[in-house]
Amino acid sequence: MTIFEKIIAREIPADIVHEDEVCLAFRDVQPQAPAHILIVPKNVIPRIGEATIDDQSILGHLLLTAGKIAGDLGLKDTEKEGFRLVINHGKNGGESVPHLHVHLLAGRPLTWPPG
Ligand code: DGP
Repeated sequence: MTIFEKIIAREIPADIVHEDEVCLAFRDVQPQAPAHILIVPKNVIPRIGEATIDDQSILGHLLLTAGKIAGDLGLKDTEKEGFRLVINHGKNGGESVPHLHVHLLAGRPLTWPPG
C-alpha cells in the first residue's frame, strides 16, 4: 500500500483541499512553493508512463481538477498569479512515491528551465 493510499483511506492524516469519486487532493508535506497541492487518483496508477488508454478519463479528470483547485485557491489570474503542474516519472524525473500524482505549484515566480 502506498503512502497516498493510506492518506486516501484516512489511515494517516493530510491537509485535504478536494475530494471526489475519482481523486483526492491534499497539501504536500514538503512544500516547494507557498501553494503545493498533490492531486492523486484513488485508483493506483504507479506512474504516468505506465498509464494506459483505460486511464484516459482519470488522467483528464486529474488535470481538470487541478484547474478547478487553482481557481478555488485564487491562483488563475494570469497577470498576478498563475501556477504550474508537474508529474515526475522515475529516478531522473524526481519520482519518490510510486502512485501517480499531479503537483500543483504556485504562490511565487517559478523558474524555467526547472532545476
Ligand atoms: P514525487 O517526488 O513526484 O513522487 O512527489 C512525492 C511528493 O509527496 C513529495 O513532494 C513529498 C510528498 N509526500 C510524501 N509523503 C507524504 C505524506 O505522507 N503526506 C503528504 N502530504 N505528502 C507527502
